[in-house]
Amino acid sequence: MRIGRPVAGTLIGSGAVTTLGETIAEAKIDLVVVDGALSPVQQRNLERKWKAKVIDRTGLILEIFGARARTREGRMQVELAALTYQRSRLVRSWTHLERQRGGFGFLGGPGESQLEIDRRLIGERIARLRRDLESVKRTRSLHREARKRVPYPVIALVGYTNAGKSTLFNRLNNSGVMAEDLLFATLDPTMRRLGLPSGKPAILSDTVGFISDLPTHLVAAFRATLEEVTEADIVVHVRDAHHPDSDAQRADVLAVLDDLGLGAIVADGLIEALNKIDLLDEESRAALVNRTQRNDETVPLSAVTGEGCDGLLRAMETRLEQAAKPVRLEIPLSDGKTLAWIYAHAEVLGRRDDEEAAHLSVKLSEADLGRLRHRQRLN
Ligand SMILES: Nc1nc2c(ncn2[C@@H]2O[C@H](COP(=O)(O)OP(=O)(O)OP(=O)(O)O)[C@@H](O)[C@H]2O)c(=O)[nH]1
Ligand SMILES: [Mg+2]
Repeated sequence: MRIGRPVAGTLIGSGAVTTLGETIAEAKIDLVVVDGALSPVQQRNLERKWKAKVIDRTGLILEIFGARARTREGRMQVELAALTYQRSRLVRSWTHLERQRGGFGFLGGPGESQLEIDRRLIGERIARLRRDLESVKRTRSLHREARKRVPYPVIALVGYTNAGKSTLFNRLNNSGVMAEDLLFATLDPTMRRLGLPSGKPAILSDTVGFISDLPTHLVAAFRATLEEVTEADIVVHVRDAHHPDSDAQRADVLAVLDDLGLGAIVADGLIEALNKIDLLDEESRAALVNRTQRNDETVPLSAVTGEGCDGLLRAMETRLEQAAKPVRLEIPLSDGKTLAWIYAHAEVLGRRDDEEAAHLSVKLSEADLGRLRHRQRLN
């Protein structure tokens, strides 16, 4: 439903409030999302009339970010955005009350002082979060190091909301060669173990989607939820090939990735998954498939029908192999576990054993080399 003229107390006209109220009661709806900005008063009035929880656009976005922020920094950024949002609304409703009173020098009514207290508490919490965020940022590199403990290469799916990331995530997990599930329990639901065509394991990570007209005060929080992408070995940009704004969305995504410090990955070329080709007409689909036939960068596919998904898995594998560089390693023969890890993750080009150690010449990606060093430090 679109709103014609906004109404002060409820945003929506009283007729619509009643009609919607009936639907809400009939369908036993618990949560209503208004795609716009509600003042606290409007929100409260609607909640009272509808007997359901009501949130607006920013509120919903903050809920999603809050659920998805994985790192401590991410959670703090989201909380900061939520508090800043709350405070701005308190200020607004407070000045609103002032105006209502018509400037009668009315000192400290009960409602007013409560608002003052809320504002002060929120202000203090914001100040503390800002300070903590600074220190978290300073130690960020340490966190990175710790998170490298994920023993497999990480592949992140990024892209606009509704591009089909989660659908593709599920599809790839079903069609990939499933290796044993050891890590399932410890990974969160947006990360899953993926079997590449060669049988080598990788971790697939689903991310929060990009949104057009993201309120500016939410930008930092959004970026924080994407932090994990900076740890990825490969970034797959999932695009809706059927969307009329597909090109503008692409530019948007690339710009944000660049800002996140992923310029190198962007410049090297992301893998683009051109999704939803099942929705294209025969002609544009054939043209697309033709145009992308001989490159590993662009893979047309449909996450719904599964068409083209094998091609994406192959492109991921190729990309991981390309990232591998030849290195020489010396591993004590007593360390059978590390040797096994190397055989599972690297291409072993040669090996010579002496009494104590195996001298290996292998091809490993930078990221895998980091993981190996980490393992060795733990030993
Ligand atoms: N026809 C068609 N629909 C698809 C395809 N992939 C995804 N969809 C649909 O597109 C919609 C969005 O898919 P999601 O997987 O939730 O998109 P997302 O990128 O995860 O969205 P966010 O999580 O909001 O960022 C759903 O209705 C899917 O069924 C596809 O290949 N073909
Ligand atoms: Mg999704």
